[in-house]
Amino acid sequence: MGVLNVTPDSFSDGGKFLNTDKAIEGALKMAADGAAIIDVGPESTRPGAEPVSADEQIHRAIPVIEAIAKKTKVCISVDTTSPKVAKAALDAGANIINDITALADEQMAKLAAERQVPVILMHMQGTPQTMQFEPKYDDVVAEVLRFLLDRAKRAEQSGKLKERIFIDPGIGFGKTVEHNLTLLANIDKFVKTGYRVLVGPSRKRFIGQLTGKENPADRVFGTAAAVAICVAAGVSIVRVHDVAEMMNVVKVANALRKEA
Ligand code: HH2
Repeated sequence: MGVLNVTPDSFSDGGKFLNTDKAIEGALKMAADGAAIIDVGPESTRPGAEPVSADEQIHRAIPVIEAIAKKTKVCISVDTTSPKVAKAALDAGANIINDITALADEQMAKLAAERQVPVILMHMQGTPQTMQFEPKYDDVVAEVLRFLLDRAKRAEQSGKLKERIFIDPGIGFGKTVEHNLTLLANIDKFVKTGYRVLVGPSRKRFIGQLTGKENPADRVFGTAAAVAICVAAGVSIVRVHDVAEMMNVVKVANALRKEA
């Protein structure tokens, strides 16, 4: 999954794809580089980011989604917590809902059930405004798993097929470096649930803290290590900014997984 943030303020690619033509060009390049899904995000969720109105998200995302859908066959996910934005995105050609609040909004749960599209359910402690103040868990793996299984069961009860549900531990969302590392080191436990797993470690702050790389663009090799571990453990989707580079990592890690 290639990340396409149509925002002015995302932590890594903020401003890069705000212009519609640039965004379409970026999406086409990621598809040509091998991405199976383009994740269009009209609202930054970096720590401290301010919420963006549904109308502004629609204004940013819809022309881009329409153009990608017209020009390629790549799957499109919309990274939003707003049911209004998700509905507009599905009508414009998106086919996956990526909800970092795991269908917290009843209307979003209803929309996902009605449209029967795949949904990504992500774990977050707190909100983007508060999540990095003092994240605390007694047992981070057990607590994140319990939350995701609860949300996944609820989605199934509202009529969603298990194969259309993806669970995501939410790397960097209300987690310290140690929490992120513990989750990544135990990612096989998420795979063993039988739900398909998505992980988004790309260029995130924990990689900067481990490597000393301040600039997110310099965190590509660090990202590669996390991606390799995830693929080797059976993760279905890795959400990344550097599609061409990570395709190589995925191919080799996948080949090794098959031999193991
Ligand atoms: N991470 C980000 C945004 N959306 N969605 C899922 N399912 N999983 C993630 O790990 C995830 C996500 C944050 O990264 P990015 O989109 O690059 O930055 P920003 O939130 O600043 O736009």
